[in-house]
Amino acid sequence: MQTSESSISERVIRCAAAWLDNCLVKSCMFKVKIGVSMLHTLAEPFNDMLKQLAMLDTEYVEVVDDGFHTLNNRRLAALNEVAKDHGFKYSVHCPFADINIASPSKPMLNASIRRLKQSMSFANRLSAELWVLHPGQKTGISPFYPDLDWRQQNQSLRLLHESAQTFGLRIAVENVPGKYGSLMKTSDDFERFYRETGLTEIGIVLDTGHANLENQIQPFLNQFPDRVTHLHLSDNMGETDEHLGIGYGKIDWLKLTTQLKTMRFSGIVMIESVFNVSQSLAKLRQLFA
Ligand SMILES: [Mn+2]
Repeated sequence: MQTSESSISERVIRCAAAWLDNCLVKSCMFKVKIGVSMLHTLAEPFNDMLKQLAMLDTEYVEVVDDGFHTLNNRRLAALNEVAKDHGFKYSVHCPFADINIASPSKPMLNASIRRLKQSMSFANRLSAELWVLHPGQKTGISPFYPDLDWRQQNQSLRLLHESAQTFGLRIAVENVPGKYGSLMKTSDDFERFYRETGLTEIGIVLDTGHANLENQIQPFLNQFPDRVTHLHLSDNMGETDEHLGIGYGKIDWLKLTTQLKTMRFSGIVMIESVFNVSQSLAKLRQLFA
């Protein structure tokens, strides 16, 4: 009797120990993927960006296909060369100057779609892990045609999703605040988008700076813990999209990083500040340690 009791308790202890071991191994194995967006160098010529990129102490890099860094064949070759030498993995941020996937003007819409498809093919040639897309925007004539821009946006996203599939490219839409005319600013907007289109393969890029302007960091993480596939991290004071470094604004970074650790967030945490990039990287590594 005594033997069997002690063997039961021994078994319980052994099970508990194994479970604890497993937890420890898992938590040790969890390592968040921190990357850096080259947005902070967008004012500089492409070749200067390339030099700074080569010096980055990270594996994940987001390139912005716009402005001085607009991609072309020669630049793709240069980026692939740097990636080979340094082991970088790219994501590509779509062009966003004058691009509107919700435009009610057919010639303008077609130009946007053409440019975005070109950007996707560039992303594909960089073997990009992800192509980041901005939502549609309201225009000066939006008030006359309620919901037309929303419907056009969804139609464009369906089209872009089809193109992405032919490339085998993953795409995700970023939350952009309403004050910049965006149609997808809150988690409820994304909920509506998924409900109406069923396009659940399109992920969410949670931009913390943008979300902070709408008090939306928590709603996105609570509502879409599995669909947020990528993060853009920058800070602000809650009024404008300042792209401050991590810890230089009002976002509660301890809370956010703790939450991401608990969630075992497997996407890329991309620093998208324009200021204090190296400090932001150090700060994040400390918070995720
Ligand atoms: Mn962003």
